[in-house]
Amino acid sequence: MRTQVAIVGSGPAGLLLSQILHQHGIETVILEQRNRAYIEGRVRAGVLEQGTVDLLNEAGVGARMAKQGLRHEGFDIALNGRRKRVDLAGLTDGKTVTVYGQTEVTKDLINARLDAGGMVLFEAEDVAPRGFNGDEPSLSFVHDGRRRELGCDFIAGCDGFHGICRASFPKGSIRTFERVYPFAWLGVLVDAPPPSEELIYCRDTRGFALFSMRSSTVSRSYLQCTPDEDLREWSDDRVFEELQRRLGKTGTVNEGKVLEKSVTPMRSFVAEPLRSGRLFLAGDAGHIVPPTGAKGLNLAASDVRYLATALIAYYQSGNESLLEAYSATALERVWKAQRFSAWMTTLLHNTGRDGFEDRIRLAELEYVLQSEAALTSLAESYVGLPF
Ligand code: FAS
Ligand code: PHB
Repeated sequence: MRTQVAIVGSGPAGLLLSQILHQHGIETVILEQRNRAYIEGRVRAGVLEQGTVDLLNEAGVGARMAKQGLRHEGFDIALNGRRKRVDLAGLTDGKTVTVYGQTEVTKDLINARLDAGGMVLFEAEDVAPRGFNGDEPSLSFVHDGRRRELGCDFIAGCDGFHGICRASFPKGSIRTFERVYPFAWLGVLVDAPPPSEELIYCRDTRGFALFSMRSSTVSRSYLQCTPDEDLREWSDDRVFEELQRRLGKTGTVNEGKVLEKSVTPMRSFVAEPLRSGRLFLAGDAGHIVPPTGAKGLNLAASDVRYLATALIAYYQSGNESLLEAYSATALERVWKAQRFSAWMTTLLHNTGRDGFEDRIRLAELEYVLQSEAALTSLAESYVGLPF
């Protein structure tokens, strides 16, 4: 088998890259270890920056998002029973975010790829990148019980944090930066309306809570918990009770059927460089942010924007300069989102200690909530920094 760009992983990064390259007549094959139902059932991100919305529209997969996505001009931050609205549109000359589940983005992209005759091989096992530091890169893999080889010009490693591509970089050729947080998020997807039309980020003495949604009738909420939290100890009633406690008198949590419940670890991670020869990393394969800043999916789209532009320039004019610059260009935006996500995480989570650092954080949050300048800075990063 042979293609131009072989992609490992059919998450948002891999699928979006494949779709954009297809639009420019560039062939791709995606190898994905899981089956389609699993990929389309995963509940992850939900907030899209305007830049991501624009890229999905440019990729021709924006129709359902335009109908079902919720355009938000702001969100609230609640601190000890008081809510302050962050007027995103007012503070950023009209910029907004769109609430549209990553699950739906993934479904739209898979449909678009398959409708266009794109090749997405699900349940591809034991994928191994080879020869990417030479002139003949390829992916070896097992599919339908047969070992196969996919030759290509370039490999795009869009296989997430636990993928094979970053791990395949030659020893010593990659540097990593990491911070692991002493807390996690217990997330629930509930068949009930959210407490508010816009998101609410809560810092409470009992810990952080986030009230988001997937539609006006399906809510997505999160509770700060310990990294090794045991879900068996969290009955639906206990979850609703704790959500209400942290939201306090500022709103009412609507109970309903719990559709999904999971614990997400919190880490900040960056790998440098995002390239080894003809192997390029994009999305969670190269970097992870804690979800507090709603940047994970948006950074994947940001990398894809840069990598697709570079590959298109190469195939259209043989110009390799953008490929050369890809890692540095993508990482510049990644580090700014890392800064914002780490800042939002430490600002809004409660360590349970009451030391000097904690008091400083609390004072900083109180300052942010009463300073137009600080809120403007927050809003600029939340809606997405320019490309
Ligand atoms: P993905 O992880 O989405 O996709 C990688 C794909 O590669 C997967 O389908 C995987 O099966 C496949 N793969 C891996 N190894 C492979 C191999 N060896 N061979 C073949 N295929 C392989 N962000 C938010 O903003 N808000 C959230 O609430 C939020 N929640 C999250 C919850 C979880 C549990 C996780 C892990 C992430 C969450 N994120 C959230 C971040 C999330 O949105 C990611 O940033 C986004 O999925 C990144 O997309 P990809 O880079 O495409 O990686
Ligand atoms: C979500 O809707 O899943 C979501 C929203 C905002 C975040 C994180 C997650 O910061």
